[in-house]
Amino acid sequence: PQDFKSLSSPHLPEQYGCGPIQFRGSHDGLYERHLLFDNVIAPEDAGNRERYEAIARSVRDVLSQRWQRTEQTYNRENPKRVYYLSMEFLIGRSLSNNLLNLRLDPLAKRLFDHEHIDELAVLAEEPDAGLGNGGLGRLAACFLDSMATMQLPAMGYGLRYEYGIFKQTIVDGWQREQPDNWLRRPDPWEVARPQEAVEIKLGCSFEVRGGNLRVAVGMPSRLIGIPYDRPVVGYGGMTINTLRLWAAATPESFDFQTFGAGEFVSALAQRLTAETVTRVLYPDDSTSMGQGLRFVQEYFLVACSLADLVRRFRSNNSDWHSLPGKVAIQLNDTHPSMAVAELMRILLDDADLSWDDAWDLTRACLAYTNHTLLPEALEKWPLRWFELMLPRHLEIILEIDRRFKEEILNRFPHDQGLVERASLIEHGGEHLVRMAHLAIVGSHSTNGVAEIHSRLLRETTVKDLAGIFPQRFNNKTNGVTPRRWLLMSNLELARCINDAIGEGWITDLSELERLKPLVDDSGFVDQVREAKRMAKHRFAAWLKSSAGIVVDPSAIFDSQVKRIHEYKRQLLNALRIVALYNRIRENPDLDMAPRTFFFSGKAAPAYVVAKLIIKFLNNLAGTIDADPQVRGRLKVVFLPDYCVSVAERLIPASDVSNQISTAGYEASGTSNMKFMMNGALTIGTRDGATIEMAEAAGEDNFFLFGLTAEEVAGSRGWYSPYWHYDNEPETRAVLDLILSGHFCRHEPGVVDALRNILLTSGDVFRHLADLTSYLEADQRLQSLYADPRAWTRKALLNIASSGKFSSDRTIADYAAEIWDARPCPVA
Ligand code: NBG
Repeated sequence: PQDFKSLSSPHLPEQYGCGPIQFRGSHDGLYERHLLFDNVIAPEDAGNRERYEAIARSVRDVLSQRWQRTEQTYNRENPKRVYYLSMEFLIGRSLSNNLLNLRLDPLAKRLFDHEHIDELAVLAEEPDAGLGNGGLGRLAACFLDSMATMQLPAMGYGLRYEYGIFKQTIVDGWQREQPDNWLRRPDPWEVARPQEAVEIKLGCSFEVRGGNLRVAVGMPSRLIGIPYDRPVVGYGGMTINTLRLWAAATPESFDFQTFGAGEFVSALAQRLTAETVTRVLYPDDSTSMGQGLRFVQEYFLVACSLADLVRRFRSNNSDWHSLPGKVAIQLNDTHPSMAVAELMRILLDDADLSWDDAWDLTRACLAYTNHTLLPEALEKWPLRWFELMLPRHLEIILEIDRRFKEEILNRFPHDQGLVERASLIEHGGEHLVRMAHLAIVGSHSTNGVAEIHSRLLRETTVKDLAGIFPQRFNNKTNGVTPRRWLLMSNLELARCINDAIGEGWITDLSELERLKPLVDDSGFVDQVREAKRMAKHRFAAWLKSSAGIVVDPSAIFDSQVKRIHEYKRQLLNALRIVALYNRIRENPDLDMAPRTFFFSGKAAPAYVVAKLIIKFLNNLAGTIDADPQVRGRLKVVFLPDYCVSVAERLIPASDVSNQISTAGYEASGTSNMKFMMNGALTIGTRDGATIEMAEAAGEDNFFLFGLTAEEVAGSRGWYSPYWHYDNEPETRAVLDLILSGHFCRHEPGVVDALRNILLTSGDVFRHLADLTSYLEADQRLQSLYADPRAWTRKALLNIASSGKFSSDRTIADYAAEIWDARPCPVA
């Protein structure tokens, strides 16, 4: 945490004018100049899109010298650098965030007022950069923010997908997918650097037909990786790091000579299939689809990034043995785990090192983060694909495997079973390379993302490897950046906090502890309640104007927003809502506070059950709206197209956060933390980081319910949905109503499918086992809500206890315990 007190507005022009070009603030007329020189338009004639571009370009002008100086400083100081390799960066919009982190927001405010600019409309012109599926990609984006704020010499490496996560629309209750052509218009943040392009060699050429990868044996192929850089602004604008995204091109379409001169148009005509490598993000967060194109994408990311970082290392260092002193590479899940083989290849073939030296250096540089226990998400690639496309890498992988198995037999003589289970290669059927094993064996650290997840990882998912390398395994509980998720999204609450304890929390979230003595200060509690009220009104107004949906801000806002997945149990939430619906219908005089339930999230396009869940939620919403007895007391809203900016609006406005995954399935969760920071109370299971959140705030301040992970694991012998149906009248009434077709009048197929999910003992997600305790927790929650001050007191205790869940804390732990990296401040 740094001291930003000295950084008041008068110093900003100096700070950002730290290069040859001086700024004196808004008098420079950057905005007008961009409108005129980029678009040849007068300010009064500009549309919102032009305004957005001109403002964004002005902000980029202001940060450019600082950005360039950051890289200069790293070159001069030659510190150990951190490289974060990830197939996903769920960035969201950048303008507000950059303004805020540069502390230029007062200046921007003046511009908006002076030019009569509709701030919200202009900000909405920026596409929501959706280069990720969910938690894993958003975590990567939060980490970049924290690393820049903490002045760590770090860089993110990813792919510049032309199409991000699909746009979701809802038609007759069903999800439809539309392509997300987010780069249709020029992106003002990115800087193409064709002069730093790298060349990647593959064992054979390939083409993509109908989604399938077809390889042409015996025809070597080359790809070009062109870097596009985006600024990552640390809070206070001292450090501006880089997110480098790679775009693929073919050598035929990429002429190194002419690109710089801007004469590449003629070459464009013959663009070949290589562009498809980075054309689109795979929209699946929990199953490895086994797609050849994905395999090539992963290798492309690894090969471009390692070539780039090795080149940078070589320009400052002559001795290969100093590599681990200068480079830490974090693999975000197994997606980039080919880095093990690629780095070995570079050290053996390019650097001419011995196997033992290359192996020591590789492991010392690499570290791996696991993000899921779901077996279907663990990547295994056909050995055959390596053989065709990456024959040298296959050779290296097999040699790693041979030596590894030898080592196992030395340490655990005669344990042939262990050798087979731990091996990098899976036999039986088609031979597969186990990418998680490759990552664990070829790195010095494997971490999970919450205590329970790291423990289950060791005890179940990769038990054998944890037995062989116990000292490699560790935990790094996730966090989220409080800049975007509190300061930027929730001005009302942020202002309250600032007034009470100053601004230190923005870069040291543990400062929020200082709010604890204020929980008994009724004046302050009232202010916090008022902040929530304002956030709800702001959200309701936005929802009405953008989607025409009317919600009553005096109702309890009860939210569940995340990918749609059986293990996350949106269906369990629906069962709860049906139970409440039944209660009102049975007893119209029932005293129950009005409630609005918000759902939002995307289903993988091939995940049939998840799409069915969306359909049911929409039908539930429609049926309740049409029921005069219940309308006005309960309401269900399914917000289409969940994305970062929808989260930024909904989370501050929520009173209740649902974190109800089947215990043992959610690795960590990160929306849980965002809700907590924003003063929502959590109703949830003992899963992922929710366990640690409840520990921090005290279980009294949480509504925990349901089976524990141990109970779920042991429930195979006894779980019977019919037991719950027969013995729990409310459960039975809920199921009877759903299965009667009440919510799906003309859609019997939906009802049948729900029956098959909920009423089979094979329901591994144990929906019915947790319904009764969910409803009990809900009852406690409703009682508390009847006492507004007591409610807000608990919300405040949650806010005050959320310090641990800042990604600054997470990054400090990675830096100290995995990377051995230190800040490198920019003068
Ligand atoms: C997700 C987990 C979440 C976790 C995020 C970030 C994948 C593969 N995993 O629980 O499901 O919070 O990763 O670590 O997307």
